[in-house]
Amino acid sequence: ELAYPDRLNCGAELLDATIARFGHGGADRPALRDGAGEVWTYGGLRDRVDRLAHVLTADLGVVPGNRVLLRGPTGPWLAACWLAVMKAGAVAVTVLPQQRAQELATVCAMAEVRHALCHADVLDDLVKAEVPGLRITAYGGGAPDDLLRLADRHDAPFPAVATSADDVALIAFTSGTTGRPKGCMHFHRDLLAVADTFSRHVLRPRPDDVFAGSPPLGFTFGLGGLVVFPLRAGACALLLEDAVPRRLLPALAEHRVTVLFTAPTAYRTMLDALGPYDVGMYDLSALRRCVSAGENLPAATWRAWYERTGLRIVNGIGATELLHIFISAADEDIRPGTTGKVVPGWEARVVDRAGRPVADGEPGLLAVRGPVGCRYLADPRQAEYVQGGWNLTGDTYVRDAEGYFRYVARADDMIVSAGYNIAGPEVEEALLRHPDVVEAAVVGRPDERRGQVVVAYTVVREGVVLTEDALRTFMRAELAPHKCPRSFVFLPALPRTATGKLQRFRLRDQGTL
Ligand code: 3SK
Repeated sequence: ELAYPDRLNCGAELLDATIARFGHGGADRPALRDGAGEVWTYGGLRDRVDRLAHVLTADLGVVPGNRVLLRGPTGPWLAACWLAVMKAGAVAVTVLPQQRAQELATVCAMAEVRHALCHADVLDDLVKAEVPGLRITAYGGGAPDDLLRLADRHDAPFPAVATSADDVALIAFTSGTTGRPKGCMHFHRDLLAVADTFSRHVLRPRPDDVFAGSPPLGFTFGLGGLVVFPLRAGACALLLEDAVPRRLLPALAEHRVTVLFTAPTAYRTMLDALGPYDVGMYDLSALRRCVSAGENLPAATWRAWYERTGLRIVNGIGATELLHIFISAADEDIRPGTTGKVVPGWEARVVDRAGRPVADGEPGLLAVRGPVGCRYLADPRQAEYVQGGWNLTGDTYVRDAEGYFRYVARADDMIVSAGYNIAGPEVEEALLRHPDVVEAAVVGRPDERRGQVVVAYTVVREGVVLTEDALRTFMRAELAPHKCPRSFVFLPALPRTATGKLQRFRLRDQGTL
């Protein structure tokens, strides 16, 4: 049971309380660093956050409950702005730097955003969004009215606003993999709860850990893994502006990163970059935890990473609606090919369409409940997501008798062909076992005779020529005939959302590719 006081400010908990917990010298410990070698101590971070919070309240007129949009590349200043919004009792509305004017206009209208803190390099689209009444303050551009210059005029400390534990602190948007955004509201206590469940019990971070990874801070996977979890543990986060897999590998070595957060695709791309002869080229000896979420982690990827690095990937499933990961496993508990077991503090089960639990070994819908729940900003889809007190994530899962959950497919990604139910991810896993296939996606294409047929989209290792016939022959040896793709399409890259999730709907509707 997690028990938090009625008055709780997650910004103050993550900063001031962490510093106090480490006693003398707590403020001198490293908190954040960037890829260029700049290191901010906990004291330095608190000083900047407090001065930013003064700007928000004294100069910009932000009052508790105001919604403040945060837009910028991953880096210490974006994390500091988020913490300042928390300490000021306002509500952070997080977006990705890649989001364009129309998307930003929608988010601002839905969340009733009043203020925006935006990095000077990505101002254009926000200005173009022409949000009525929005006050934009730029940071990082050096202009006379730049947020950071305004902050220089104030002194720390800033006494954190005494928010209630269940005041809204964050509105995180998800468009899932199909479009129409939904704003998910999360409370101050929710931000601590994900650290006190998944991070505390599965990751088990240490104060000397260095966290790094690729998910942006506008995605709750990144906000949790790269800001909330390290600060809750008194550890340090390396916030890389451009954490594409090619840059991630050398950064892991150079900064002696110990905890990595990224997605299955990035593990595969890093494996590809390691190449068969390059073992040892990057010193990954400090790395002790590799977390994967955002999409299904095929057993083939888990094994390949383990064979090359000796490290066991901590797989997990989370959701923006539930803030972070609720099923996972670490160390000896890991079973490759499964997501893991329910995280302590959470409950999960597999149910039928009427919400009745199905027997172990039977596929059904994943239903979850725990310290964080889905609260959409005025959206009728709330009633689809939360049923009978359980959150339905939209994933099809199987639970085994030992409590391990195995991903089958997104509920809407099942292919029904000639009466057979075929899970796209199972076929994708088989494709990925081919040594020259680096990415794979499988969808159903309407077919008069069979209802649907299986179509495979693949990305092949650079410089390799793989024919359709060769891949078909390989697949026939891997899977029962009804699961083998009828046609194969080779693409230079798969369509993905800005957070890296595969957009199968664009493959189904090839016109949008
Ligand atoms: O989208 C996900 O799978 C996810 C994973 C971890 C944490 C948060 C999210 C949204």
